[in-house]
Amino acid sequence: MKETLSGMVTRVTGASYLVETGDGVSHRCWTVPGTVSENEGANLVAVGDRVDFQPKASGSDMPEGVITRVEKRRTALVRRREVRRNRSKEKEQVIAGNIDQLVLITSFDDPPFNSRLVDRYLAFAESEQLPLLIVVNKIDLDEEGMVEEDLEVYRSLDCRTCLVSAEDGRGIDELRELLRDRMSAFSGHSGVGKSTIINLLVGREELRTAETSCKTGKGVHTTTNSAMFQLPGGGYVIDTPGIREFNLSGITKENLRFYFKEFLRYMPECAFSSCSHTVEPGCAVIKAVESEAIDPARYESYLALLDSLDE
Ligand SMILES: Nc1nc2c(ncn2[C@@H]2O[C@H](COP(=O)(O)OP(=O)(O)O)[C@@H](O)[C@H]2O)c(=O)[nH]1
Ligand SMILES: [Mg+2]
Ligand SMILES: [Zn+2]
Repeated sequence: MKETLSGMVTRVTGASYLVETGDGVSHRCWTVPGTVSENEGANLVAVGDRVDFQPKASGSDMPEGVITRVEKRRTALVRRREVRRNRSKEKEQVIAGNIDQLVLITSFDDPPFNSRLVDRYLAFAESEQLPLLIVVNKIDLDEEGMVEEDLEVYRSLDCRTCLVSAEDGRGIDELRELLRDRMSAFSGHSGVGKSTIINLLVGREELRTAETSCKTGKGVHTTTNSAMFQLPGGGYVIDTPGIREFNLSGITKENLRFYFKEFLRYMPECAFSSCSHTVEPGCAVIKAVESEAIDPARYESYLALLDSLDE
């Protein structure tokens, strides 16, 4: 029996998986159907999974192996069922496993900072019990420091924030520190500078940026599969397709109120215990919004999100 190696899956391609061992070597690995136990009905192997594998003779430059065990993942970002191409497959598709934090890349301008989007991500992060780090890029476009006002409410909610400019390098070292030794899932609206930031962090031209792939200035989705990048200082970044593709089924009309955590202290005072904080008389949340103890824009986001959820 040959020795078994272990490592982490850094890329999922059509038929095989790239597994990186502790020494930084990548191995091209396969699974043999029926030989590896399932990860709770979700797909067998995802980026971020820890696996054991048996090395086998390789015909190419890259060492090869057969996966023999997949460790149970601590956390998983799951792709929304509706957008799966192959509907006959009953298994959910895991975008990434073992995530430590969600990192939302936004920009101060071009495209403008979008609180509504941040609130969506924050509710999602709360529902998944993942910390959210809000990164605001393009602060070189913010000569008057206006971004502070946008971020005030998130800081009051104990959300970590980081201001950067991929253009002039400001804040990038601080961002590196916030990512060090952790597994971070990056997402964000197209055009905010996600690829540019990842390239800076990784220190090489790993991802195509909008500049090289699209000349219309509107930005395009240049990232198709989720890919993982090792950070020179330790830790990993996974580039994800973003919240539109995430499975939000953990959030319902009934439980959304618990994911706006500043509501929680007022909720026990509502006249009705099942209060949705929309139209009910004697609603303590609405009262707190009226006195601005709760940020009215956050409440607007709550209503908009509630409206977008299925019955
Ligand atoms: N002014 C400014 N522009 C930036 C900054 N970072 C990225 N950009 C530009 O924003 C555009 C979109 O960048 P890209 O990395 O492709 O965005 P992505 O769609 O989020 O991956 C490109 O034209 C970049 O040159 C920044 O910090 N400041
Ligand atoms: Mg990009
Ligand atoms: Zn209420």
